[in-house]
Amino acid sequence: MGYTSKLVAAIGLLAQAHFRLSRNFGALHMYTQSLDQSPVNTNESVSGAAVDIHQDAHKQAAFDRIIDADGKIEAQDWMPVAYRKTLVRQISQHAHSEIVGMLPEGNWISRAPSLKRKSILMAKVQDEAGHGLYLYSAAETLGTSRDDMLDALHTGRAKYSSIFNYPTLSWADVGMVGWLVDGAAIMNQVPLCRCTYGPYARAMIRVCKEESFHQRQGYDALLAMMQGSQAQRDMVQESLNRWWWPVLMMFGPPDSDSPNSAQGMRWGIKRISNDDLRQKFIDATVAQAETLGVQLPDPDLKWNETRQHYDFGPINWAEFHDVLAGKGPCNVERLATRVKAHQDGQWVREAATAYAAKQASRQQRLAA
Ligand code: FAQ
Repeated sequence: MGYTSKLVAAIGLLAQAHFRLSRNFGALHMYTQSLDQSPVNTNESVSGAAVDIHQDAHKQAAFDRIIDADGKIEAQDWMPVAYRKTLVRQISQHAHSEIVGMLPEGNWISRAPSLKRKSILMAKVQDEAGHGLYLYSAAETLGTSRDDMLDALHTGRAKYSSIFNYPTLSWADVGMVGWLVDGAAIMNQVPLCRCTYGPYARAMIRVCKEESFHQRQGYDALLAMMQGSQAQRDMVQESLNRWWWPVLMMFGPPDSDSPNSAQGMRWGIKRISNDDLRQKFIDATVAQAETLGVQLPDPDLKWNETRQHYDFGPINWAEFHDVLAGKGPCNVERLATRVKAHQDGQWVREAATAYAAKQASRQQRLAA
């Protein structure tokens, strides 16, 4: 195992140990919100005969009032089954994206061109593990277990962002991921800080602050290359040519083809539509590309005075659906690496569990 894979594996192991420890201080003790839950109210447990329709209607009305007033739903509050399910789907997919997203850049830690770039990259990759932690914890507050979420990822039942199924072939790709992938992530995640589900919204605030650093370090690395040799400038342009279109796909399918959008927006989970976010991202990126001195690889990219936005060329949605179906350039490799890291961490989880049990029995003895 090379240094990088060892490092990525070690980060994974630490994250897993952290997961496990936080889980073991009480069977239902939740980490992020310090939320000690009695069995979670999934509002599915009401048995047939005893269904109190009036009570449910009353709870639904209270929930609707909070949503209409743009308030926050907290973990202990009643919520419709579908709202809970949508949040678990989105937050767990988001968490998986952060963890799988460590892999393309982690691959370059051992090959960073200087000590400074290496330190920055290590800090960034560790931040992504932290984002995974906040997000898994936020999803846990909805009553889903981390084991179940990870199992869904490892067995291919859960999605993670399409973008992490593309390879990082050159050092410029590391800068490109920071500039464009983190840039797109920020564009999508800033509105999520106002999401109606409190634990998710609060997790997003910190994540967005860290993503800003990630975006800036990527842009800075590319600026340095653009001020270097012609070969370095060519490397940046070649990288941009490969990443541009997959980054635009990160925002999800067009609004007209997005089954979850309408309800997500009604619930205030999604604040800005896929297409509007994509447009905002393009509008913001054109000037950054000009400053950098690179050419965005779209002959149709043109300022539209009437719309006050940039027009852009057609996105290859067939490629997006192929990646989602597991047929992207790196789907198989990413999943295999993730599963191996999880298996390699089994002994850490067992050790952490044994240690937590020992500590708990010591506490009990002292208290007796
Ligand atoms: N990749 O109806 P919609 C990052 C799926 S974090 C894969 O529009 P929705 C940080 C979607 O899940 C990047 N699948 O769905 C970082 C749904 O499938 P389902 C991740 C995608 O939920 C940087 C189906 O298509 N960010 O990069 C994608 O309303 C650098 C229909 O779509 C988040 O997860 C995609 N790109 O909107 C880390 C943000 N797009 O579940 C390391 C939170 C769509 O019905 C290094 N998530 N799908 O089977 C969201 O904002 C939303 O979930 C969207 C999708 C906007 C991603």
